[in-house]
Amino acid sequence: MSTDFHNRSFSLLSEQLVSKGMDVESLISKIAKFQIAVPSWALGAGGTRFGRFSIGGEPRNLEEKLEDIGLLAKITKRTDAVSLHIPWDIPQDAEAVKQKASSLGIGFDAMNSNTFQDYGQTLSYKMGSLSNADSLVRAQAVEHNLQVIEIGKSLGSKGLTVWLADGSNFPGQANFRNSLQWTTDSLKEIYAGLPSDWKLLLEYKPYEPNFYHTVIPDWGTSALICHQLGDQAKVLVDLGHHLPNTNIEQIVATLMHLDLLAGFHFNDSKYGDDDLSTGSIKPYQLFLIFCELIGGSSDGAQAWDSISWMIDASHNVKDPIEDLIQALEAISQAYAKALLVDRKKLSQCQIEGDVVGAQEVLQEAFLTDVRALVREARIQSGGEADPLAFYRREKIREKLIAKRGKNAQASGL
Ligand code: RM4
Ligand code: MN
Ligand code: MN
Repeated sequence: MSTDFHNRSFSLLSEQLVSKGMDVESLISKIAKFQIAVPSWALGAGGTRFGRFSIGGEPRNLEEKLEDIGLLAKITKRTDAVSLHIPWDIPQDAEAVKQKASSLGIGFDAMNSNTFQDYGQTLSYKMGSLSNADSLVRAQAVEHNLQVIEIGKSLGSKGLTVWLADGSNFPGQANFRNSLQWTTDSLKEIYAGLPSDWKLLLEYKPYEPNFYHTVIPDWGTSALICHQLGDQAKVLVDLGHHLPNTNIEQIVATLMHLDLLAGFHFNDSKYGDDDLSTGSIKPYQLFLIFCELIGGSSDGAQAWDSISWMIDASHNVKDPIEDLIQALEAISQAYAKALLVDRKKLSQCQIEGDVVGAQEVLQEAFLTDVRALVREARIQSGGEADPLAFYRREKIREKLIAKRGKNAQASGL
């Protein structure tokens, strides 16, 4: 895409937006400010439980993962932080890792603990971790989370994300009430070790890897537990962790209403926790979610800056860097479109019972092609006009393969 093409499309769009009474400068600065963290496990060859297919040049260690995220940060200007999974990415020398990250312009988002795998620890998590009937396993899982906090402190992170695979596969296998109580008690011990300027992000998931019951299946259960922990604990919404057709935008609104939204794991899904690229399946849903986010923050329900944003996806058919470029772009577009919603008019339609009018307001914003606006925000921030084209033109994957090898495998998923 030529500079001339961009300039013409941006000035046409600006003209349209100004004629609708919008402040283009303020839109651009909001879009430019919005940053989404990338998890360290998104850069390797993704896969399913059936297989992994290397595309070559994957990062072989944490430093190389940081380099990939640094590149993304530089060309997209949409990410400025990495989210680490422990023990997949234990920094050997925290100070050196911190310095390397900061030289690449990236900081450390929430830390992710991992008690869903056996990874060399003494006792097995086969029958659960924080909810395990054996108190020694629970203690081990609590201790792991406390260690993750310590590692996070050394890197400058301010959050701990807890996602549990705990649950059961068959009726009778687990006692629902006991497993909920043990989980809550274990989380209380973890919460007690949380620094006062940290938050605990508690994720939920209705099924997988357990298929009969999960201890924290939904936002309500997560919220109930957070309520018992304290103000620093909030609910984390992963877009793929819902049963089909769940109204996620309503969940977002409810959580914000209660100042209980910790943050997001962005991805997209057709059926379940598919971890497909954000915006590739249901862009309208993503837009509606952003409408609630903007509404909740502008109405004063919950502060925008109190919410954490992260991509949580893993692929086996795409170049992960290209996929992340697409995801960051899709998220920015949904956000930009939601910023265009005439909120005054929308609330007037709601009060007057003008159902058709309300739908028109939303469609007007959603159907606006905001790509030039998002591009302009990126250019003004010093990023590439078209990051994907840049990545391909510069043959970055080929260079990574030459440097790191054809069959590099990162740890993790
Ligand atoms: C889970 C959940 C967690 C992520 C793991 C790898 O389904 O989404 O956030 O850390 O996968
Ligand atoms: Mn997640
Ligand atoms: Mn997931």
